Amino acid sequence: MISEKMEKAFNDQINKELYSEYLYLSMKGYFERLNLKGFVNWLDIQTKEEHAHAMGMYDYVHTRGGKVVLEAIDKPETDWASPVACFEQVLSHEEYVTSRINALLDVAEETKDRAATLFLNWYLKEQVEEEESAGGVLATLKLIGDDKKALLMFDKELATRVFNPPVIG
Ligand code: OFO
Repeated sequence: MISEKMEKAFNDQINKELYSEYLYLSMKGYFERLNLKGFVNWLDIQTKEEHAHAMGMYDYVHTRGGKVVLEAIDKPETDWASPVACFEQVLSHEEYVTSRINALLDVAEETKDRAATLFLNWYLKEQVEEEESAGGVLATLKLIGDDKKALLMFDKELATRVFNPPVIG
């Protein structure tokens, strides 16, 4: 059985993961408008991952006999000043999500919910990868600067990213 406090923390995080999906979907639209299809692919995979993250928690709450309460999802931005500005937001958003997963782990510890701790450890590891991956794209974009040729080459590289459905838990 899941405690009320833990259940609420999971419900909050489900909303945040769905917001992440929404935010990356909006960013995907930004890159569609720039006709940078590799970035579109990267963000498309990101939206799918975020959906999987939300559903992993959705299923977990039910497995533990809890109730999922879906709240409204905030409206994401639709425009960014540049690809660098966009990926600065991806990275800072992922850092924020990491801080939220840490907060969930705090609740698990506080309520002595070892099963939740075990489950959330997967998310913590995933966040290390998420930050590394977003930070990597941002670093390359900064290196590229105003070089359009290099940007198009990088776009081709991002087009090769493949979606591997996350195996959560
Ligand atoms: Fe769900 O990891 Fe990104 O936000």
